[in-house]
Amino acid sequence: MLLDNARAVAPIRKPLPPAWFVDHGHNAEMRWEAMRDQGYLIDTERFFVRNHTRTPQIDAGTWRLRVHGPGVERALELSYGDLEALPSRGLSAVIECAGSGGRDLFGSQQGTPVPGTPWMLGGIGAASWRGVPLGEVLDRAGVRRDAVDVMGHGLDDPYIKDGIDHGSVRRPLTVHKALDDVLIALEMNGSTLPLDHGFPARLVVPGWVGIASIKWLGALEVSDAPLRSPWNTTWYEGLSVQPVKSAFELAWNARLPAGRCITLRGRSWSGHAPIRAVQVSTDGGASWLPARLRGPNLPHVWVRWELPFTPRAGRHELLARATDGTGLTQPDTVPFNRGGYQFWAVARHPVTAA
Ligand SMILES: Nc1nc2c(c(=O)[nH]1)N[C@H]1C(S)=C(S)[C@@H](COP(=O)(O)O)O[C@H]1N2
Ligand SMILES: [Mo]
Repeated sequence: MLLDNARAVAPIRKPLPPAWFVDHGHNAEMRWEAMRDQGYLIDTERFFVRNHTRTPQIDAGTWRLRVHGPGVERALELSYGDLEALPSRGLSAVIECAGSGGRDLFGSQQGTPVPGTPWMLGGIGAASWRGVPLGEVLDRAGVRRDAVDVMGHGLDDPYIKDGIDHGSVRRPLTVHKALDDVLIALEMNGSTLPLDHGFPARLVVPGWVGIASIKWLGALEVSDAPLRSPWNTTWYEGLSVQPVKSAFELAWNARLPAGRCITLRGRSWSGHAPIRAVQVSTDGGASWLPARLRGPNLPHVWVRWELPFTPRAGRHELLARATDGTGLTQPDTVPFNRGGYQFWAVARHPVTAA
């Protein structure tokens, strides 16, 4: 009997130490408590993974990126070497799954549960990326004035759900965004893109929902009319920019030492603009104090913050509420949606001091 190699391998290739990740099978969520001693960006081996199927192993020697469609003057086929030879740039950006936090908090905090992977807030990571601006490639294909959308197609297995084959993971973005700041990344944190994060090439779409950043990129379809895929009609419908959110670098239900002053730490981010201010409540939202922002605060990444806290014995709810540079502030509640996407209300983080 032949062994089906494709099925013998785990959906995610890299090790997922339980101290760093919650392993959901196809998805590995980062533990916020493991971020406490980390720097501004996240090490590649600690970066969350969200796969619709499984991480493919692609041969960069035979791999080609196809650029085609009525939105370009000429179709292109670029090899890995061709891409390496094009002008490159680096950028730091968060990638966050639209479902991060929401799959759990819509239920636990607003009483309206959603099905699907019960992500807490760990469907997020920040890294430095290097690659070819998508605009460079579109220029070479002669992007037309009437071009509308660019759809990245992934080379992972077709996504089959409830017996329906939805084809390869793919999602359009506007030509306007494509020409603005989207990267075809070949490197992550200074090294070749790892298998799980899209080797040999992935899109990085700063500020947008994670699904826009197509991994294992095989084709770019450029249209002269709006494009549709199940990933913008059935799932992640109507989503583009990620809202403003915050998280404490603490376990859910963390145990804190009672009567001793500790430093609460966390991070806040927004797809729209850098964070302007973060307020923290240690009494369930009755009173608020400004947190001290520290270190870099780059657009499309995040900012770290801290606040001293001396907990009394017992249970507490910690809240962090960020405001971004556009004035957008995290609300107390957000309207329900079936996908559990973009839960950006202030999270009520339970801790116990003893
Ligand atoms: N080809 C392909 N691209 C994909 C996905 C996928 O399953 N297949 N998942 C998307 C989703 S939902 C997210 S949140 C991000 C996760 O990126 P990461 O696994 O590098 O953290 O990749 C996106 N790109
Ligand atoms: Mo996602």
